[in-house]
Order: sequence, then structure tokens, then C-alpha cells
Amino acid sequence: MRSRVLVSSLVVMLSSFSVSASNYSEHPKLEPFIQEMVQEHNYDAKFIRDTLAQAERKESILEAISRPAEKVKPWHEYRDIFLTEGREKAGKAFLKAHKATFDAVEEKYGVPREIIAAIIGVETYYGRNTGSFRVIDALATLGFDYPQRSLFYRELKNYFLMVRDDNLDPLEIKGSYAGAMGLGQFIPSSYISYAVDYDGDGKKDLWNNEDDAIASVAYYFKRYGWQKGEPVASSVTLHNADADKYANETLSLKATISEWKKRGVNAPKNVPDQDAALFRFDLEDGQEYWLAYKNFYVITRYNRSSMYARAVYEFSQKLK
Ligand SMILES: [Ca+2]
Repeated sequence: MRSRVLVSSLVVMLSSFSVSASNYSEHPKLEPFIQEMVQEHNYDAKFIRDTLAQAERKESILEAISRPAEKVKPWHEYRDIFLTEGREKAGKAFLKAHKATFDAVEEKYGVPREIIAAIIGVETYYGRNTGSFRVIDALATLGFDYPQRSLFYRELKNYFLMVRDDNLDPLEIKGSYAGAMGLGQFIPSSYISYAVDYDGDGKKDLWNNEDDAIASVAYYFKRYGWQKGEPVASSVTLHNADADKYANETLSLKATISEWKKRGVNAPKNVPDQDAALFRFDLEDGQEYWLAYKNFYVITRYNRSSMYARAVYEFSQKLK
């Protein structure tokens, strides 16, 4: 009995804590945040205070951030989430419906339409899953209450800058549990740097305007160094199994193809010598190895995962 009483009083303490922490008007990190925004950006303190008083801490967000799919699933399961017939069909329809925009954007930015369409397909299934969390809740919860909060704390700052710059309502905007917004799931710093008003109506509408979203993803890839017409990656085999120990070391391109050859990788035919990284992907019955080049690296700038980049690239090949 004694231990049951102790347990139930602990439950009461925990639940009263979560009630008092359900909005951010009294959070210990609030005033330092406001002071930084005032000093760094001459921001209106009252606007931040009033906005964050209406933000809510969401336990579901803290739970979701702790289990990203890329870290848990092997490649063959990860791939099956994205490379589906339904998504492929939707991707081809999306390319067709926005052909004129893709023609112009491909010409302007030099990024293949299938890559842009693959990103939007993998991220949100062409707008079906853009996220149902209020971005203010996501970024306040993760920026103030997640142990590894520094990225989200910065993004909360960028979110306030973005809504001030573009006259948006910070309480209305929806996104993922991590604060990623619209068809291409841009976080606020990406919105500030890479969002494009393609149709020229004065709004960078990445939520409802597919043309703005297409141009914004293309501009993102261009700015990260997409190389028009260059290869993305090659499937390879090893002539020395020791090369495996260098696989998945880093997303950066640490060695040239000729150096990889010396380490035990069979060099791909028809690809000029250049910087490359080696990745191992786990199948149900064994492994596959890929040598990845600059354009593969650029895809990982969208989401820092070799499985993500491979899913986007393979999906783009299906959209051709
Ligand atoms: Ca627009």
C-alpha cells in the first residue's frame, strides 16, 4: 500500500507539472529568448511574449522526435515506405500537371525535374502529409524543452523572423513535429534562404502553391551545389572486403574514386575520377554498396541521411 501511495503522489506531481508547462508564458527560457531577439534583431518583445503565451508544449512532439525512421529501420524496410506504386503514380501526375513550371525551373536552376518531384513526393506525398502541428508548438516544445534543443532554438528565432518579414500569422502556420513546413518541408531557416515566389503574387506560399514549392526546392539544390548533368551514385562491388570498414563513415566525400579502388572498391565504368563516399545498404539477405558523388551529397543537405538520399534518387529514376 505504501508504495502505491508513493506512486500515485508522483503521478499527481508529474501531471501538475505538465499542466503548468502547457504554455510558455512562464518558461525560464522565455525571457532570455526575448532578450536575444530584441538585441540581435530589434524584435518586438510583446509580440513574442503574446505569441508564445499561446504556444503549447506537446508531449507527442517530444516522443516523435526520439524515433526517426532512418535511425531504426534497415534500408530494405526504409525503402518500402517511399518507393511505392501509389507514390510513383502521384509523382508522374504531379510532373504532368506542372509541366510548364518544371520546364522553366529546370532551365533556370539546372536541377532535374525528377529530383525535385522526388523530394516533394518523399517529403509529403505531393502535399498529402504536410504536417498537422502548429509550427509555434513544435518549435517552442523542441526549442525550449528538448534536451538537444540548439537547432530548434535557432529555428524558433528564424520562425519569428520569417513571420515578421513576410507578414504571416505565427499561430496559424502548420508543419511537421519538427517544424518543417509545406510541400517540401522547409524549416524556417530554409524558408528564409531558399523560398521562391515563383508566380510573382508577392507570397512565398510553400503550403498551397505547388509552383512556389517546386521552384523553392530547385533553388535549394542549386544553392547547395547541384551539378547539372553529373552522376549521382553508382552501385559497386568490393574486390577487398576490408573496404567495408570505410563505408558509412561520413556523408562527406573523403576520397577519390581511384583511392576507393585502392581500398578495395571496383571502380564504376564510365564515371570520371572524382571525390566519392562509400555507403553500405542492408538488404534482407546481405548488403549493397554504393559510391556516391557530389550530387548525392547535395541530396543529403536536404536530410542528412544516406538512406534518404538513396530513396530520393531511386524514386527520381522511377519518375523518368
Ligand atoms: Ca507565390
